Amino acid sequence: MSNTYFPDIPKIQYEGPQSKNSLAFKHYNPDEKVEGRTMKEQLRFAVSYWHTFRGTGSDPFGVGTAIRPWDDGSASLANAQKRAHVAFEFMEKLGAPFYCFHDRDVAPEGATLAESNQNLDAVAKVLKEEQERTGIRLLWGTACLFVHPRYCHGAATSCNAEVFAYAGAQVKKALEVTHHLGGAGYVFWGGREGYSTLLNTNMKREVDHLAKLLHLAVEHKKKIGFTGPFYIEPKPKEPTRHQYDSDAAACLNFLREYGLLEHFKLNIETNHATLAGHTMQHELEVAAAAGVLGSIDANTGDELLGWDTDQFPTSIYLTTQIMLSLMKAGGFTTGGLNFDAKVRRESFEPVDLFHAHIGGMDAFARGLKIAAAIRADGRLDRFVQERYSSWDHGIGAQVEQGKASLTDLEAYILKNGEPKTNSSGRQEMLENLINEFI
Ligand code: XLS
Ligand code: NI
Ligand code: NI
Repeated sequence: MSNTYFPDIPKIQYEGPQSKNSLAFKHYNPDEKVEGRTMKEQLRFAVSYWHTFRGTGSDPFGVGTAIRPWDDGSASLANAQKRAHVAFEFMEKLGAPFYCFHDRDVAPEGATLAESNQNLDAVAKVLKEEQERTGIRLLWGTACLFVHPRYCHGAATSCNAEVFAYAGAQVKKALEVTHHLGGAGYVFWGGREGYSTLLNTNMKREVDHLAKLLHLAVEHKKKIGFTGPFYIEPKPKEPTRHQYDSDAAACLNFLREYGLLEHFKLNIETNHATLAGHTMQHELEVAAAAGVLGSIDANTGDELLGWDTDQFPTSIYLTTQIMLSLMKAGGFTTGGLNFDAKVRRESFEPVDLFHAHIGGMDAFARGLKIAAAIRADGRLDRFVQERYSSWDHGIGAQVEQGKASLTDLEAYILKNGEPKTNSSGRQEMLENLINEFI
């Protein structure tokens, strides 16, 4: 194990709930089995390169605060390659099996596309070596189509066709590098694909172009033999006033409308769900119902702030809800729990990065164990099943099977009269039941 950049930090071990060691897991025990699979396999944790290794702690009111002794602050290739070693030492010590990146997180943008591509290849070489050394894998890659000023009007949805062309070129390369690194998937988050005002916007044309770029990406994926799924990551606003991929339902409609559904799953992010006015569990259920629950960006927002604060998840209630929905949907296949989360500006030391991830991993380990206990107990499932039992036979079954017309329904009610008495929804009882396990 490499021990150059975090010399004071040992490999993080599972010490159990009684431990008082802030650099140990209290609940995440990678090899412990839950419902027949290890926690490592169930949770598939990933570290996000952009926050953890590129985050500076800057905000609109102040410059970065983060102390990162290994980073010379330059945009040089050497600095980027060194950072890749830092990242892998961090992930190795943490015991995270996966990571995720944008092309421009890992390698600096050059003066031309050709130079940027060369930089990316040079860093990808180090990433590949480090993957082989540690066994850590790429959960997904993506292209950063929102930082550079050329993307001020969006990328695929830009009014400027030249910018669309640039975005396409960038996606091509990011896809190829993801494929080269054995990435399990590839993400499209909307970046600046949206609008600030409709006064200057041809919405129909922009959304058509977004679909066009995704179709081109599907075509290229086939060409290079990349078999991992594509994910769309819904978000309703920020940076634009209205993002086209606003929530899971909007994404599903878009994918269906443009014939893309078979090629895509969704990457659901907690804080994006809340910005959309939904709960995370709602978004997961919408995705799961359509069979496209692919991956999760695990973070959380702040109850009092209306933007994407990208905080590390610590609420056991939240992680329990997420795990209940995820396990009901059969768990992850290619996806995982990516901590799209950053330490607070006031938490500027390297060790804070460890505390943040350890806390998030422990919170999800508890959520997993609690959800498994609720499932084993069976009362919650049985209640829901019972609640819909009128659909299992008689008129309910006839409707579900498409065997009843409105005339049949009329005849049924004329014969049988008022529906049988409704039974209570028992919300409070069920809330108490969940708390029994937390
Ligand atoms: C921004 C998004 C972004 C994606 C990757 O809000 O969460 O970080 O996950 O492009
Ligand atoms: Ni995200
Ligand atoms: Ni986000």
